[in-house]
Amino acid sequence: MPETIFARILRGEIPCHKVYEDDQVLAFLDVSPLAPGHTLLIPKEPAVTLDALSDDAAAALGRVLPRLCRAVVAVTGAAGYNVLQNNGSVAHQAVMHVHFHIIPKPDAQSGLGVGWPAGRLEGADGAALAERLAAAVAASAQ
Ligand code: DGP
Repeated sequence: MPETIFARILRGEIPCHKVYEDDQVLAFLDVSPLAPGHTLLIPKEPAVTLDALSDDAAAALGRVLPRLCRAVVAVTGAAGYNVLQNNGSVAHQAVMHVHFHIIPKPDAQSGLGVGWPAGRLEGADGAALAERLAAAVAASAQ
């Protein structure tokens, strides 16, 4: 795994505005916020993308994420929020250490803008695809 800015933050070599920490995760304010209160949640376990994370580290993130969302909404008073998690540079991941963005959405104009070029799922294709995915999920759980 490449050295990242988040590994340096975890080691305390670079300062951050810490929001939460336990033995498995750290949350801190994003240095380039899309809206005030934009918070990042990272595992202490080193992994580049979500699929590479252990079940333990994933569970630790999942436990904390809703709590952080509640705090962000309570403090910012935002009407809504987006949780974003980018994997791979093609998917806009800039820092190669797993992280979740919690981005307040104060109004339609600010916060995260989302392009959503939706297609249409056709019946037979959907059934075949779901079957293949279900088999892959079952295999990855073993
Ligand atoms: P992503 O595109 O999902 O990899 O987003 C990475 C985010 O990390 C981006 O919103 C800016 C933030 N970031 C990058 N470097 C630092 C840093 O040194 N400190 C903090 N607090 N955030 C950083």
